[in-house]
Amino acid sequence: MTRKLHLAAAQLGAVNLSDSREDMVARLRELLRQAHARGVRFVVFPELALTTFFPRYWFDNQAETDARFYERSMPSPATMPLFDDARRYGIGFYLGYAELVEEQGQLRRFNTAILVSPQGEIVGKYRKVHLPGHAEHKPQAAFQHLEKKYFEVGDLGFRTWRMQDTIMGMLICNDRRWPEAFRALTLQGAELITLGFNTPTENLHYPEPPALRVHHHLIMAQAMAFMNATWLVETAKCGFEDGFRMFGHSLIVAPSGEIVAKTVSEDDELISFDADLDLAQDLKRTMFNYAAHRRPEHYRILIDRVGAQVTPHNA
Ligand code: CDT
Repeated sequence: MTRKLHLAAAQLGAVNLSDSREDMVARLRELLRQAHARGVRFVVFPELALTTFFPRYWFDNQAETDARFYERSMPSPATMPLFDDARRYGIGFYLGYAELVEEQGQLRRFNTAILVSPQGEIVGKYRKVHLPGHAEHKPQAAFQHLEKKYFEVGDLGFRTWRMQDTIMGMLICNDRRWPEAFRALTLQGAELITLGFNTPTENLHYPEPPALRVHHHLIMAQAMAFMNATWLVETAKCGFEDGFRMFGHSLIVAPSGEIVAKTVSEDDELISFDADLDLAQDLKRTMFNYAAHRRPEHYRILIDRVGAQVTPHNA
């Protein structure tokens, strides 16, 4: 009997500074309602799904920023209705948000995602490892990308969880550009990798055609799914957030590297696919049989070296 899981990416359009937590939960609940009507059993929401992409702004007052954009508890009174709906529908989900925790008297901030079971329980948590952008104010730039100011590097590593008869792993946005993250998850058996993203249409660092940025997004998703023989769902928050554009192109990719569903708008939009979780078996038995073909004795440099160094071996 084939193992099937009906998957969805629940894309969000723009979230402006004036939008409240309650506004956002209402939009997420509407997408969940649509998912239920289609028979979906697992939904991936975006990165930082409860707020605007606030790292684009420099804020001086961290206490105000904490109160406005971060979650101190999950679920909270504001987010509980989403958990209640998921439980009523029997749908599992991935949700990205800004997390604020107090540990040993220290306030810590992470860009976080959770896996919530169809029973409404938090099964897994991931804190974003690859934080792009900068920590210092760039007043000349058209916008900021201050993830290094607002978040610490995640301290939970790359992990997988069994949920809904599927081995699932979580990543967040910029992680999708790092092959090491995918391999760490599929070495733990991941069959489904879930990821939310917020990607500006404009490159902050140098001029780049927006179409090329989307091209990179698509080829990375297809290559990572195929080279790791895994299902992959990547969900955008997109559109013009207070005038700052981010691209959509949320997608579901099969282990064959084929895009099986993709959004067409930059608004709230649900796409879904009834995934055969055993589709990767042939690839895992042959081409990407890690135990048979990986050569970790030659991969030492991947751990020992962070930045590239020019070390040619010619005499
Ligand atoms: N959210 C996030 O990680 N966005 C980055 C933008 C990179 S440009 C500083 C991304 O990789 O899509």
